[in-house]
Amino acid sequence: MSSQDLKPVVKTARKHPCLNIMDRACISNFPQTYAMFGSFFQKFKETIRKNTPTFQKIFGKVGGLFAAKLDTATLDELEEALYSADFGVETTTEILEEIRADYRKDKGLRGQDAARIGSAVLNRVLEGAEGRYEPDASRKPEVIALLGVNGAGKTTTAAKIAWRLQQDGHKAILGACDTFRAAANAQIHAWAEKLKVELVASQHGADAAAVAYDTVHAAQARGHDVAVLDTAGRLHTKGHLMEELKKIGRVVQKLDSMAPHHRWLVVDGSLGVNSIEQARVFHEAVGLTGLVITKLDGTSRGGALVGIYRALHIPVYFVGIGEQPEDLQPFSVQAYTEALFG
Ligand SMILES: Nc1nc2c(ncn2[C@@H]2O[C@H](COP(=O)(O)OP(=O)(O)OP(=O)(O)O)[C@@H](O)[C@H]2O)c(=O)[nH]1
Ligand SMILES: [Mg+2]
Repeated sequence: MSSQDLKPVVKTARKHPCLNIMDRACISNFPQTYAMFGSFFQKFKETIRKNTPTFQKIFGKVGGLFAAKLDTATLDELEEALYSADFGVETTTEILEEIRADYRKDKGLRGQDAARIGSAVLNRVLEGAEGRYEPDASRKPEVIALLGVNGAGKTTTAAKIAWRLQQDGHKAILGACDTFRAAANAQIHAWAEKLKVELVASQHGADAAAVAYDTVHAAQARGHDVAVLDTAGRLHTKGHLMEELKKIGRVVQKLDSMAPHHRWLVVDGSLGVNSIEQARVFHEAVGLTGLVITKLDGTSRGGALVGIYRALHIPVYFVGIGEQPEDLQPFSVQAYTEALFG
């Protein structure tokens, strides 16, 4: 595809409301690469919502570039794109080394060959990363605590999980354990009402662990299958806030010694490799059992999950691809790598 042909694509893409500054910069500076890789999370969304043939049709739009022979300039652009996707240095280096090694052997290597190599590396790195969630019927309730830094998407994810469980015929209850942020109660109340999910909440400023206790207690009394605890956003560097999380754990263990059975870190997928350190500190504090990566829609970054998985080997249960209840999907390595590399 010539740069003339790319102009309308780039013009439309730059106006997309979901794009952040990084995305816009990437589109302006590397239009060819954007066409090949930049919109991959949009494709990811389409791919997992629809099916593979639809996805291939989307990729078909940039098929010219996909089929083009690589040269030094395209390799450099590719390197830039991989770094800005935030896979982390190790994975990016591995992908580039494998592509360059093949290119040294065969100068006729095409974009599609590079994509195949990138895809193979990611599949290898993400082996075992797919968490599959099915409530354990022997636990009444099974307790899922959602943790993470401010604004990661915990409350939205709690609502989406409860909705999903109810769609699958399970009885879910939400616990409003964010008693710290003034508007938190109103937000989760609105979700509970909209989705018709039971909610246990208290006043702003109440003890979060007491709300967690009340939620699990109510769930036991009313026969709920799953209790989803939404917690306040906290910076992993604030020791006393991390202590509060441990307290939530200790208090619900008075009702069930194994609870919370799942301690999932909710990570804003567009925030990049900084989230690896966040994840490490949360993991040390509470022993994470899973990850949920949000906001994979509307970003051309989103590779952070690769770095976190590589560092901690904690499975990714769900990915968030929008703000609606149905915009939470089980994580699929295949859909992820296909969205990235075709
Ligand atoms: N586009 C998009 N937006 C999301 C997604 N998940 C959450 N959001 C939005 O991100 C913003 C923050 O989400 P919340 O669920 O309030 O995040 P939180 O972690 O509970 O925030 P605090 O309680 O303040 O720490 C909201 O505007 C959500 O609608 C997602 O997967 N995609
Ligand atoms: Mg919240």
